[in-house]
Amino acid sequence: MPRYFSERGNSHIEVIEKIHKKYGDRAKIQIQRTVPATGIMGLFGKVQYEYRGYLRTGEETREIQKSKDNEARAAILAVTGKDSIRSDEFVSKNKETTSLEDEKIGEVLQELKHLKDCLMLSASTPPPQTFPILSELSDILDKNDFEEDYISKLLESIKNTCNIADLDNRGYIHQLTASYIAKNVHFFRNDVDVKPRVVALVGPTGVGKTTTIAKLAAVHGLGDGSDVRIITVDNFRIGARAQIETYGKIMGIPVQIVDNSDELRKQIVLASDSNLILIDTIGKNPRDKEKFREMRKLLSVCGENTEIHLVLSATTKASDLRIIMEQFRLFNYWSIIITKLDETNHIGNILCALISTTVPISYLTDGQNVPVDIAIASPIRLLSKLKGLEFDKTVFAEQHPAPDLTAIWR
Ligand SMILES: Nc1nc2c(ncn2[C@@H]2O[C@H](COP(=O)(O)OP(=O)(O)OP(=O)(O)O)[C@@H](O)[C@H]2O)c(=O)[nH]1
Ligand SMILES: [Mg+2]
Repeated sequence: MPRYFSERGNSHIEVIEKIHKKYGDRAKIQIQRTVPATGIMGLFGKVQYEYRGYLRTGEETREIQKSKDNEARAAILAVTGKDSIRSDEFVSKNKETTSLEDEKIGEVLQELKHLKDCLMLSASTPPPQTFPILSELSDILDKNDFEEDYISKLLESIKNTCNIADLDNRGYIHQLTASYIAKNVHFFRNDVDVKPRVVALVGPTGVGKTTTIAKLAAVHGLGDGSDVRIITVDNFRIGARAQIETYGKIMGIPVQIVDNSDELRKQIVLASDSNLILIDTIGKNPRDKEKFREMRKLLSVCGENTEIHLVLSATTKASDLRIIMEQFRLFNYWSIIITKLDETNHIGNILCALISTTVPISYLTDGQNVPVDIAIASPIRLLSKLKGLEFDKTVFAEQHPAPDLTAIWR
């Protein structure tokens, strides 16, 4: 005498799951019907789904399992094209095959089907046309130390925007690549016209802040009679004080040393009739949060129009540059100065870091000589440092002009 069952639920899935959970493979569904909504006169009630059936005997269930196994075997043979799998190897020795094994077979089948699809796809799709220029570009960018992610993004974009004729035109692709990189970097323009212009440099230790201050002082203060002052908050290291005072003496530019907010405020007031006040700060280890905040507080007395430039060395890895840029965000820096470009042949790292920010670059330095080794950052100056990229510099400079020089170099 078979055992019968009847289950209800709010959806077909719900009832079927219920049945499967309770009776497993033994359940044989015979009738399915919709039960009208209950509630007040059939309103506000939910329709229910009812399934009825009986439970198979053990023998019946085993038969079904066996035929499922045979189906699975046939499917595997069809996918692999082999007929060497013997049915007795494949069919579980354990006659009481559980639904867990059933699931596993299902998973294996899925994987095999996927594999088959992939094989068929690769057999039917002709190999993508390979353009020598793309591997050449990838190589050039890699040698310049661009990050892998950026290289693939750039190549993808070139593939998507260029037709076959373009991809056969080496000069065009080199030019396009230079433009693509330049477009992603921002260049500083200072539209704030204040007197005195107050410029403060912050950054990690030893990146060249003091040397850059001396270069900026010389460029602005020598020759045209512009009135420049240097204030340094680096009063703690004997060598540092001597370094900036020596520069000041050679250039005839007054240097003031301060170590607290009051003194800094006083010196700024005293220099208020000058054109440019350059503030040199101590190199900071960003992990020293306390000192970091102190320096921020100190600089806040210079006023909100103070241009804060973060100084970064071109010899630093892209990942480290990003960390430093993030750590110094506290200073709300307006721009980035890249130093020591002469010490590296690979600027992909610095470009990748600059591409990931909207903060513009203002100056580039490429040597220890004061004042000659400094220039306003411009697309052509930066991109010219890339090795192996052959683009027409005149065309490029026209397409990517330097920022208005008078704004920051006056
Ligand atoms: N090659 C090269 N060396 C540079 C450049 N700029 C600065 N330097 C050198 O880097 C070293 C450190 O320069 P500083 O100007 O003292 O660096 P700083 O950031 O003021 O250092 P701290 O005050 O200690 O944080 C010096 O030997 C500089 O001559 C550059 O553009 N190229
Ligand atoms: Mg210094």
